[in-house]
Amino acid sequence: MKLYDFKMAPNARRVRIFTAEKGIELETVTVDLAAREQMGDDFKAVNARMAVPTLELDDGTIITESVAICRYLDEIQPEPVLFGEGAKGKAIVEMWHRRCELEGQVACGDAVRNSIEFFKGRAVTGPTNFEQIPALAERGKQRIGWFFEMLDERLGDSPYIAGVDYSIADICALVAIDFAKAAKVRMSEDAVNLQRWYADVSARPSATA
Ligand SMILES: N[C@@H](CCC(=O)N[C@@H](CS)C(=O)NCC(=O)O)C(=O)O
Repeated sequence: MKLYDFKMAPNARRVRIFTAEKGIELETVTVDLAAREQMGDDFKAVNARMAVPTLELDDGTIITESVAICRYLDEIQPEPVLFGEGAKGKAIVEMWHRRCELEGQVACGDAVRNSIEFFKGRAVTGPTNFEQIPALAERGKQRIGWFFEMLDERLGDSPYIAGVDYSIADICALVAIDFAKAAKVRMSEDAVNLQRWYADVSARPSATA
């Protein structure tokens, strides 16, 4: 099994943190996104959608999408539980994870990819070249602010985002918060619950993965 990876890519980081939490060691192959290696024929033959993370199984099966990769790894290494337990627990983790993806990660993608020079003409990952839309960057930044407020409120009631246990929702939110720095959006010092949680999850050894 090998993971096509790039250190600075937020979606790849989600998988690296997940595997670190699980204690899974994966062979990794760096696809240098800074050098646009994902657009070269060699990598396109692996993943025509030109994105990392991409997991290649020993039988040659290719799995793309960070959450699909995490789901696969979770099946082969169920402990520790990161997708919740039981009908209610799994649904609650899924609910918070989806919110962190849609309200956090996607907002960060809009803010970063529609503003910084490097993504000119490449505002969307994938085979189609899209121009930047500055208004989307502005809306993304505003949405990140709302996302941080929502998390701060939630974390006033709960040690972790989905409840008493660390989960994939925490991984997604941590990665989004660090990604938001590229759009110069940072958590407020007044968001004390969010700051407390951020210090906690950032201190886990997996956070450096
Ligand atoms: N929905 C995909 C998104 C993958 C994605 O956007 N990957 C980015 C890195 S974080 C990428 O490979 N970008 C290549 C590009 O910008 O051309 C997932 O969750 O894995």
